[in-house]
Amino acid sequence: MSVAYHDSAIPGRHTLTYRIRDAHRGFPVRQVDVLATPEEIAALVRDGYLVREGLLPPEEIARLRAALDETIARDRHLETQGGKSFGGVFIRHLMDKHPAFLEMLDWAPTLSIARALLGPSVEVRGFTGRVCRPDDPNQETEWHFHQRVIPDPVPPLFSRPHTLDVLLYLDDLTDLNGPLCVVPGSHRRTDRDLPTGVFDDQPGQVVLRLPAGSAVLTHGSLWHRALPTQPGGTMRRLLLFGYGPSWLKASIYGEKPKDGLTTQFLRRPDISEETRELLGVSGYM
Ligand SMILES: O=C(O)CCC(=O)C(=O)O
Ligand SMILES: [Fe+2]
Repeated sequence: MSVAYHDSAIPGRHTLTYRIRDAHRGFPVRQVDVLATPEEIAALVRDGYLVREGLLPPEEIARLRAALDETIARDRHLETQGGKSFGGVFIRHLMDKHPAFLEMLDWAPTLSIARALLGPSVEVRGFTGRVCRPDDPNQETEWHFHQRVIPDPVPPLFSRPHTLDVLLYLDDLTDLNGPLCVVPGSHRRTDRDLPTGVFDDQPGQVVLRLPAGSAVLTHGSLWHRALPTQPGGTMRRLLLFGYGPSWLKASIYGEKPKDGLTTQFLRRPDISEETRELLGVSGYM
């Protein structure tokens, strides 16, 4: 079983063929059917984000909402101490905790775009849920970006981490529910500080209001913030996962369950090399 998506939300596709310059493995060839147009990939590189409106059909929204609610109800490691800067409830390592999320390990609408940007060998970096309720205080985030590792000055051979994050919304993003704000092109600001505790509007910001089932794909260095849920709004649930090259370390957040679903999956005798790569145990020297 895999998580269905609306083809009509995807304006076009193209195919990429990568030949890896690895003589020891016989110059392997990897083909990727990219669920985006070349123009969309170029826009993502330029702007640092891509919106897929209405990607999930209603039955999948309902299934993933139920899976998230159920997993939160039995989780013992919920994070609720983010204050105003990172309000709401966060739950980490969802792929280890519910099979519906493990199904998304090779989800083509986002994985194929990651492979168009980063190359064929990618790993899924973390799988988090975030839930906000309209009547709770502090249901917003400050302006932030995820890859905060760039030194000043930048050394000549510094390798900046390019990652792709996916924000998959299971509820509507309306003014009352808290839209997502992004600053186009801000992922290229490797020479600028973004202090903590910033909530003001930013020059050039784009405010994204979207129906449930939409995804926003963001470069890991894109400046973004979630506006607060307000009284009169609804519950606001999203799934947050990402991709990095398979040789980059995975996300640091949360406590990985000891014998979770991904660990059990890796023990299966029929596991493919590609799946091992997606789970971070292959695809590097
Ligand atoms: O809730 C959102 O829309 C964004 C959340 C976010 O940026 C984060 O948790 O890193
Ligand atoms: Fe974020």
